[in-house]
Amino acid sequence: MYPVYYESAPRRDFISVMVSKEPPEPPSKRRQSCRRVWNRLSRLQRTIICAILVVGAMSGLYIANGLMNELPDDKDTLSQRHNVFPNDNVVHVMDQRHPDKDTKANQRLHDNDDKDGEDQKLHFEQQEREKKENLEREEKAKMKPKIADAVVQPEVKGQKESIVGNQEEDEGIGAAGGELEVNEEKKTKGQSQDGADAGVDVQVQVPNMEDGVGPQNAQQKAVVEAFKHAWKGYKQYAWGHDELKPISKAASDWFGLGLTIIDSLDTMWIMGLMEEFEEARRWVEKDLVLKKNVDVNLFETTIRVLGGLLSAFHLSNDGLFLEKARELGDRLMPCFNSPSKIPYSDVNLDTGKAHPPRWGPDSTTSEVTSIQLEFRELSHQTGNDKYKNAVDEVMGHIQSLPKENGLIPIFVNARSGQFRAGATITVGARGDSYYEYLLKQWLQTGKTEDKLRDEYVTAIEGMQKNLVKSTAANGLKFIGELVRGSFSPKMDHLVCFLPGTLAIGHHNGLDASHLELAKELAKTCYQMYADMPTGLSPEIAYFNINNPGKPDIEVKNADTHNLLRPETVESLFYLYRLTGDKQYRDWGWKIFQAFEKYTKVQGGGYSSIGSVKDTKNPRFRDKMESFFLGETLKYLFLLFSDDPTLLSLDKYVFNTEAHPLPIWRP
Ligand code: DMJ
Repeated sequence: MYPVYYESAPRRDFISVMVSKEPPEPPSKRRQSCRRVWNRLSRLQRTIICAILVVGAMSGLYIANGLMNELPDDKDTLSQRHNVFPNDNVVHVMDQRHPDKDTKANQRLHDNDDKDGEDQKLHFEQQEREKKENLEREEKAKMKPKIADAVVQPEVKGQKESIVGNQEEDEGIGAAGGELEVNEEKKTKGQSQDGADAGVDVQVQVPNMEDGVGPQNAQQKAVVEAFKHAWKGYKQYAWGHDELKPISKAASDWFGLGLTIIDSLDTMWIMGLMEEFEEARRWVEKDLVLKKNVDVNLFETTIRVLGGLLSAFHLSNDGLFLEKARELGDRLMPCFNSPSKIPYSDVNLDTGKAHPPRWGPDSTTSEVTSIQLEFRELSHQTGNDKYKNAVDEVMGHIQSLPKENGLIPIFVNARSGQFRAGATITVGARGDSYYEYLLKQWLQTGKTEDKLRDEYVTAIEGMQKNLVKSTAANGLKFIGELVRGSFSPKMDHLVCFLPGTLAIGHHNGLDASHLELAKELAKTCYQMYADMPTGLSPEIAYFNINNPGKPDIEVKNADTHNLLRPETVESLFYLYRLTGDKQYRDWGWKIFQAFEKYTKVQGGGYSSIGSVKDTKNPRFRDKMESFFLGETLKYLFLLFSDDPTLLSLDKYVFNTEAHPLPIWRP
């Protein structure tokens, strides 16, 4: 132990004792003088100084604590520099989105309620952040929904509603989202590949998210599996080409426009096949070249490609599809530069040179009168009337021509504008969709163009009077043809669209006799399947109207093929949807099973067949038509749907290639 130094003080309030192992250093002169000064102070003075020191020390501690909390900790700093804690980064971002939730700076802001300079700055920053977030939210609400947003869990019925609800809430779409009259609209810039008409404003509608729902029951699942099987073959062997040759496992091209992809877009959307949809969308974006030195048929390109793009646009709200549709519309427009304004049947997509078909002088009547829905919708969406004006002029001209009981001959000349004298009158090939589009144009514009409805009604009466007959044995009603003025009991499978159209007409207020005829004809169309050994319909049937001892239906050897056509299942869908009679669904299921049994090709794809009469050898024709995916499977999927709001018939009108287009509000 070493000696202890006593701290002397005039007034000894306390004694400080220092014990040290080291020899003590003598107190410095400076310390001694401080002590002297302190000793000279009064008790009151000392108390005040002590109080000031204590308050100062406490304030210092408080400020230091605040500063420490403002500084990022090591982990934050690391993560910001090296991104090694991505999850924590997410938390950090979330904190910023809710600034008053967590951070000490914000606690201070609210605790002190002190609007000094720094706090005002923080408050201002917070307001700015909130404003930015609100803006972002609003922007997001206006933006197209991501494809993934439309993927809903299909199995659980009722879940759809809640998901739709979330979607609407998240994206700021009102509760009535999907009702056309309340749909928000936004503008996007148009740009064609060659710059033609570039920069027009096009209107994009918020889609009805009810329409991408996936399968809800076993039958729909089976149809989706069939679609996947068809898609698999197409993808593997014919990707980007028009159609699959499923037997030779190769591709075939007609126009070189990827017909199967575009015809399938809305089917995939409705079936909830969003991965496939996205893949197809990428192809449209990167590989669909419309400036192409190829002659295309105006009608086929319009109903399949233009219709497919417009419908995909409407369902997905993806402006890419509208852009492509607009460019295609422009490239098809030269067809209308004819002396009569009845369009030429073909046009070169690159040069714009339009001409009559290679095989004859005339355009087909159903072709020139079945492009209206698509061109009118293109005008509606782009705000450019030129497309609508062109097709309305065609209709106006056809309306001005003399007809027999509203029925039309199947050829019309683009130069003279006249029907070909003596041409066949039929509701089948080359006549069919003229009648379909009379009704559907009336529906498209919200039942405002009554002249179209009247012509449709006149035509149906004309059919009842001139074309509808019954078989001798079982009284099957069918629609025959007038060939050079004489009745022929021949009916194409193509005619089987008519029951569906009649049913929609009745649903929209037309006479009850239309629905009656629809039911009779649907029965006959189904019989065209059921009577055949394969359970599949031939392309053409002849009906026996004279001899009660003979079968109702006869099929000539040249007509035994089946091209996977949709018309019968199309009508079954409409009739089931509009009457609720399960029989239509049962018939559809039988037809589907026959397609599965006789047209499915191992490894992928379905093929048209050569003979519906031969169960041993139906003879694959090695062709999978794009309309099998675009129409047949879509109508089957819709037929097996229990949900009448799925592509509601009060909101949509289907073009003749089964592409749903919105009904406009007058
Ligand atoms: C499709 O291209 C359309 O349905 C058209 O109206 C008729 N032909 C085929 C289907 O059979």
